[in-house]
Amino acid sequence: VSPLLTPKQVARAIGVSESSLKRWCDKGLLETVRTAGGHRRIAVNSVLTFLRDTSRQPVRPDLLGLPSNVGQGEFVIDRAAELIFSAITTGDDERCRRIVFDLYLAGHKAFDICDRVITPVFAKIGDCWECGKLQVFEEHRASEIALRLLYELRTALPRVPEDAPTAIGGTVEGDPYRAATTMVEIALREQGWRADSLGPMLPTATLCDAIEKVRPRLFWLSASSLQSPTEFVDQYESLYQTAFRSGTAVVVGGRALTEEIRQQIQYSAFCDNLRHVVAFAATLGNAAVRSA
Ligand code: B12
Repeated sequence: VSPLLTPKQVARAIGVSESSLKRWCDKGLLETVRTAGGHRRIAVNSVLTFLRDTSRQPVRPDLLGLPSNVGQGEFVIDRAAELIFSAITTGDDERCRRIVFDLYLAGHKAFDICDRVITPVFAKIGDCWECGKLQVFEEHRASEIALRLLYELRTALPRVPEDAPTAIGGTVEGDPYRAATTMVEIALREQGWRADSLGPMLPTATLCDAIEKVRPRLFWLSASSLQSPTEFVDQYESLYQTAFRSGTAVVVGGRALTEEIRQQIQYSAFCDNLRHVVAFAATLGNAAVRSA
């Protein structure tokens, strides 16, 4: 849940007078909620959306819970992975947050930041761990920082409408990888879906229960590591059949889904990255909204 601020706090954060800010609230430029006593309150994610939409930079980003030097850098998305890599491998949490939020405030899509910046950083961390350039603790510390960043990015996204199409997903038993499923959640929420990652390591039976109970429009599965591909193919079939019966599209992705495995399973879409799921969801999402 995004924290709520008073108009005075938001005015200070973005460097305008309180009266201008209240005027913008009344014009609907900034999404406002009212307290029981009738006072205006503004959620931090609405302020971030406003800043992105109007190409403004905060003058006191710390009041919005962001690193105090956000908005002073000129980060280019193509260089950001390199910069984050050196910050994340030395445990510099704040610098990583600054780079990611600078990109976000500059109007880059969260899913693009994930695909083009955070995923390549993870890949390089894996390569450096494999060839002994990074110790296990450095790899784990970097993963923790990246996961915290992803959760923060999720909180920064605009609120999802009540009647949005729903999506759920996760990883199967034996697959501990959290980042990809969290990123799919972010990508879909950013497109206005009510998306919830159920997290990693879920037995197939409970995933089937979730599909039957939630009846989502879309179910995603991220597979980065499969203990037994044969067992996976068997269990996946029941998952797919459950989804099919509830009219749920199944989107799969992840490095463990080799071509050999893909040949043996059914799905609505296989995605190499978040850009692909965003494109696929756009067709379904529109259909869901139209038929509502
Ligand atoms: C972090 C990490 C871990 C962490 C995970 C922590 C956590 N809580 O998530 C931990 C410590 C658990 C771990 C363990 C291991 N790891 Co590891 N790990 C990594 C690392 C560095 C990053 C993984 C990651 O999250 N990447 C970020 C995600 C977002 O990237 P992605 O998976 O590519 O996902 C993108 C796309 O594929 C796609 N996508 C993926 N899924 C889906 C799903 C859908 C629906 C959609 C639309 C898209 C999509 O979109 C994403 C965004 O672009 C990778 C290196 C790498 N190349 O990624 C190694 C890596 C995967 N690990 C590796 C290894 C060897 C291991 C261990 C065996 C090490 C050990 N000896 O214990 C264990 C095995 C654990 C297990 N049970 O499987 C190897 C695997 C090699 C191989 N041949 O498979 C890698 C490649 C490192 C390397 N270069 O050697 N690991």
